[in-house]
Amino acid sequence: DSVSSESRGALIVLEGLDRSGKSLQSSRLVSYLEGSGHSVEPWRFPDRTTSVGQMISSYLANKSELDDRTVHLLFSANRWEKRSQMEAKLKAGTTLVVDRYSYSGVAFSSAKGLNIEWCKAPEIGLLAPDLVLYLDIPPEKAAERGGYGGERYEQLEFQKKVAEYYEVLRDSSWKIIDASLPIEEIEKQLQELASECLKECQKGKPLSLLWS
Ligand code: FDM
Ligand code: MG
Repeated sequence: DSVSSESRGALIVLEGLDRSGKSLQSSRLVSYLEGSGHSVEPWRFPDRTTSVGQMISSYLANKSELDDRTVHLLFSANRWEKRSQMEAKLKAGTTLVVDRYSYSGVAFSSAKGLNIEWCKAPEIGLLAPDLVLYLDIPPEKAAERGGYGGERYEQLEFQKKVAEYYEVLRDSSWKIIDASLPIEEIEKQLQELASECLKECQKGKPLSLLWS
C-alpha cells in the first residue's frame, strides 16, 4: 500500500573546539526549529547524567585518573548507551541537535597520541549525522575568549592538536562555519543549513551508520 511512515527527524551535530560557540548556537538552533513547528530536542555528549557519564565527568574535572584508552572507550560507551533512544526519537520524527559527537571522541583522543583508526573503531555502527556543522575558530582566538573552565583538555596547546585532528576527520559533507563571525550571522547560517537538511530527511533520506 502507499501509506508511508511519518517522516523522520534529522540528526544534526555541532562540532568545534572549546569556546567555539557550540553550546550557544545549539540552543539557538533548537529554539529556531521549535519555532518553525518541528519536534526537536537538544542533546550533548558527553551525557554526564548516566553512570558512565559521571565517570567521564569526574575524569574531566581532574577528580579521577583514567588510562587514555579506557576513557576513550567510556566516551564511546556513553554514545552507545544512548543509541537506541536516539534511533527511536529520530524514527518518531524528532530532530536531535547534538552538541559534540563521535568526531570529538576521535579528535580529542587522537590529540593525546592514540592511533586515529583505533579511535574510530568503537564508533562504527553508531548513527551517522545527517549534518555536521563545524564551528571553525583559530585555537588562539578561542583561548582569548576566556572562560576555559579549567577542565582537562581546556588548554591552548592541546586545543591546537585537537584542531589538527578535526581537519583530518572533516570530509566534503561537513559544513564549515566561520565561528569568528557575529553570533547572529552564524545563527542565520545554521538555520539555513539545518532547514535544508530537514527537508532532505522529510523527503526520505535514509538513516546511515558511522563510519562512512
Ligand atoms: N570529549 C567529548 C572527548 O574527549 N571525547 C568525546 O567523545 C566527547 C563527546 O570532553 F573537552 C571532550 C571534549 C571536551 C570535554 O565536553 C567535555 P564539553 O562539551 O565541554 O562538555
Ligand atoms: Mg568544555
